[in-house]
Amino acid sequence: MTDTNTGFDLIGDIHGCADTLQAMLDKLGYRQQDGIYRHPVRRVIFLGDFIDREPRQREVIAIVRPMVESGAALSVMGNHEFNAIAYATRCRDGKGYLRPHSKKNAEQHEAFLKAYEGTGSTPFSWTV
Ligand SMILES: [Mn+2]
Repeated sequence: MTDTNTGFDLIGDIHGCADTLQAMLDKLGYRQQDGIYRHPVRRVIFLGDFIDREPRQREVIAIVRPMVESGAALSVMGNHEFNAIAYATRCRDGKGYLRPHSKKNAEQHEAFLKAYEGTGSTPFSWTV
């Protein structure tokens, strides 16, 4: 943090709405520098729930991740990210996943899984 930091903008529950996120960052005075949204004196604290529901989830991650990695934002995980990690993580005994692949859970993650279909990766990649 620098001496010129004058505060934080709190943004939560983006849920794949990349267009809305960009419009909000623009309105709050953030501008892209080298492809990363920055504000001269403020930072965002993202409150989680980047994924599920709306389709532009990869674009949301592509906006948020570089902001966090460059220090333009901080972030916490939402329950939807927690659920997605558990959905993608095998149990130690190799039988099933930490979040069962039930019809209900699969439907909840449908938009997320579609967004990353065929890419061979997700923003979450670790095993327990
Ligand atoms: Mn939410």
